[in-house]
Amino acid sequence: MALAERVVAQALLLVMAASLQLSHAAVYKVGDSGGWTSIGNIDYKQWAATKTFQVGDIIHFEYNAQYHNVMRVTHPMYRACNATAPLATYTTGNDTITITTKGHHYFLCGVPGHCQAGQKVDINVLRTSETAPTPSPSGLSPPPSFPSVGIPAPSPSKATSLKASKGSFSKLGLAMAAFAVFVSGLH
Ligand SMILES: *[C@@H]1O[C@H](CO)[C@@H](O)[C@H](O)[C@H]1NC(C)=O
Ligand SMILES: *[C@@H]1O[C@H](CO)[C@@H](O)[C@H](O)[C@H]1NC(C)=O
Ligand SMILES: [Cu+2]
Repeated sequence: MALAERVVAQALLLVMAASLQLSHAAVYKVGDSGGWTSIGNIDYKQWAATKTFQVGDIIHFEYNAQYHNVMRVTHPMYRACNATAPLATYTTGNDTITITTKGHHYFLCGVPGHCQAGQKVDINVLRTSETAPTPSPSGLSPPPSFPSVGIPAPSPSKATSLKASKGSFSKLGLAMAAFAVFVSGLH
């Protein structure tokens, strides 16, 4: 019995570690299947509006590096499509950028004309709670909050991280916990 309990405890620790790691690694591909481009009139504002970005998330820009690039710029530069003094430049065509701070992160394509054609995106990590309501012209209610996770957390900081984890990852964690209990029953 003592062995089984130890197995369960260790399995739960593994599950929590996995959940914490996964909750900070949501990957968002800019433009989804369309990728990062100036053709096809992809609405990157609309694309970003459907996401709830969090610190630790990864923004993935995929594009043909012969024709495009990615530049992180300030808000005025973003508004004016001014690419003369970017804060950072990415040119591989397969760039992953980890968001490490809250607030706005402005990106545009520095190839002349592309930003003006709409190849710009504002990744905004909300400073308030992850479900802060945004005013909606269509009068839709804000998205429901994530379901709470049924795993006990040993410290407030970890509790916060678990609360912020994505619903699908929470389900993965619960499935792993169930599997751990099942495995421990075999002993
Ligand atoms: C572009 O931004 C740079 C750096 O902030 C600034 O010096 C320059 O005047 C801007 N150019 C235009 C056309 O706004
Ligand atoms: C982008 O990079 C990731 C990891 O480095 C790799 O798995 C993926 O296949 C790459 N995608 C393209 C289109 O090169
Ligand atoms: Cu471009």
